[in-house]
Amino acid sequence: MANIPEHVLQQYERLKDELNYNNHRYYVLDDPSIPDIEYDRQMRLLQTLEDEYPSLITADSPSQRVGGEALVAFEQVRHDVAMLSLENAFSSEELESFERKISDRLNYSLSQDAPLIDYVCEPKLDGVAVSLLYQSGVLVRGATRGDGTVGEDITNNVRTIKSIPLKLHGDNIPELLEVRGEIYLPHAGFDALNAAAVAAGEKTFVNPRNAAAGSLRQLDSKITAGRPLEMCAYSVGQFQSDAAPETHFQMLESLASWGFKINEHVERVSGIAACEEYYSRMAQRRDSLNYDIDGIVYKVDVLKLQQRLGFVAKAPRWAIARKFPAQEEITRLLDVEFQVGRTGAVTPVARLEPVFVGGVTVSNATLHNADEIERLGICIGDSVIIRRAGDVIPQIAKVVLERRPADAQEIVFPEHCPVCQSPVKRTEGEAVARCSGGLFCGAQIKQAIKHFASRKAMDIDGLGDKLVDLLVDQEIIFSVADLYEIKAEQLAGLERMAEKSAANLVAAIESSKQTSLAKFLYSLGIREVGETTGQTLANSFGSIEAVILASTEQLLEVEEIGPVVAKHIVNFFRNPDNLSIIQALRDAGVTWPDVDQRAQASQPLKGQTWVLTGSLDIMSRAEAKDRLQALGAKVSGSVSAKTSQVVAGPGAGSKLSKAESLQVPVMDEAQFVEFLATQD
Ligand code: 9MJ
Repeated sequence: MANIPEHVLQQYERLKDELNYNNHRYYVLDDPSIPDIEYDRQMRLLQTLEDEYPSLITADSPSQRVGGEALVAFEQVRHDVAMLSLENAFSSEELESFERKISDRLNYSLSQDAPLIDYVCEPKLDGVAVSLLYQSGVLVRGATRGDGTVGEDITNNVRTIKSIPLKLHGDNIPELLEVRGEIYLPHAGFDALNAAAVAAGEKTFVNPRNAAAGSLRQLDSKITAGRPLEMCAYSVGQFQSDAAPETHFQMLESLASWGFKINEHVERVSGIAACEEYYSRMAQRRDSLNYDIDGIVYKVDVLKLQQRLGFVAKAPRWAIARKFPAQEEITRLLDVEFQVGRTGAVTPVARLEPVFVGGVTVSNATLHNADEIERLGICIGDSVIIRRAGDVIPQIAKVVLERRPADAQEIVFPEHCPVCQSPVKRTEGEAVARCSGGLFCGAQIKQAIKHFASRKAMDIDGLGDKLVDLLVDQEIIFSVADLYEIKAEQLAGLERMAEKSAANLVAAIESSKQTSLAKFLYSLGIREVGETTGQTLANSFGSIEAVILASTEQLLEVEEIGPVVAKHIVNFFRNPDNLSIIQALRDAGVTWPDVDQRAQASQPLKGQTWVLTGSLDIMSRAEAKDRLQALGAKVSGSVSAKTSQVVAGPGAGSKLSKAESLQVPVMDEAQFVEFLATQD
């Protein structure tokens, strides 16, 4: 470094520290300190210095996170302190037996007035275990667990993971520190990775754990760098320091103070009953977490007690994993049915041998479209892996080809609509195949009527799905307009329809005639026109006549409307059948006040995006949404940096945490009601 000017050295060190600090704020604390653009600027400056003075580059430089030269093979690494696995408990009884064994060994009494054993409860992350070695606070080696004694050197790959500190900060940094933890892929990253694989016609990953393992197994660390992996620390292997903590919990606190991410739900509790209580709480939250956990790990907190308890074979006696119900199961594909939706989309639905997975019994799963069937290479009779994680619908993740029976049958996509026999057509470049029958197709008529009557559309109370099916099958109605011609006598003859409910339904149909332009537009079922677009169209054009006459260019002038939606809108209103249905509805008395566009001009929340989360007590969610939309706000289901305001009721979960980390303003329901009152 002799020929590097002193001021450059100083600037370089300062930049590295700043980038490492900002990286920690962003990736570990979820609390960004500077805008991304400023971070990028600092990074470019660092790279400029390194290009000019390559000898500056050190292992802890943030520039090293992008990955480097590909390896030919991974070197082997011997773990000086063995990386242990955990014993499993599958029931409360097994957990109680764990505590009994511990207290026997420690000669503790479990009688009522005896002091309780303290445990640390940690969500069991479902990823890949790693060991990270720090010498004098600098990351020098990352390794997989392997067989617990010998693993593989994946240093280049772990350096690319942003929540892993390249250099530790804070006080009492140990001379030597080996941190153990889990590298995992959050759901959003997993979904994005698989969506990209589908788009490229490549194989998808079965679950986030396989995706994380696959990402770490890359010899080319540039590939790993492109995968949004995260790491949480949960224990320590080698440790040389003057200041040793006394408990596991203190050790986790020290790890956090040195820059590691510790799972946000870690808690210290006293006694096994409190462990059980923690388990029930986390089991309920499991679906709302944005990463997979497959159980809870309990660890005796006091490190001296851990030492006294020691190990059996490959697992410590002081820890146990209490497992959750599996999120993946194997079952059989019995049949595939083809359902026809409102827009004619023909969707293959898998009928499965019922299987208990992720806490519910699953007997159906969508197969999405013909491409998905081809990609999975699935046949009727196949054994399949079902995955249900988070609150998402169950998916067929994989076919177990080894178990394919001799009589497995190919799935044939129908050429004709299973409901009306019209040809099924697939537009070039579109994944979806559609029945070409339009409103001639019974399935499409039924779906169109169900949508029309639904709560957020015309809100016809008492007109449920089964009744719509019956009304269409019995040829009492053929379109949404026919609803307004129904007489109570026609209904009274139907199965399970009492006189009183017939009269109620006719009254509900009658009262649905008073609506708003936004709801009317939404209820027409125009492709891609949801509630929000319905509201946007109403606000922008003011009357149905203006929407009908709007040209593609005029529609595109509206900020939220893109070319695809504009095309669907224009096509819908060019179809004379649709125009005559609109006319018939108006003739039947369906009406709404035209939207006063001058009043619209003063919409106070125009341009803002609001998010409602948690439960609301004072008003319904639908009402809250209506009020916000009337004030010009867009109401979205997810929080991003662009969100203007979040209204959080009790039970708000990940959306609230995200809002807080992005520093989006949050108000509770009482504040929201107060705010609305000021807008009246
Ligand atoms: C996971 N997978 O989250 C341990 N783990 O501790 C946690 N795994 C573990 N702890 C000792 N939170 C061995 C494994």
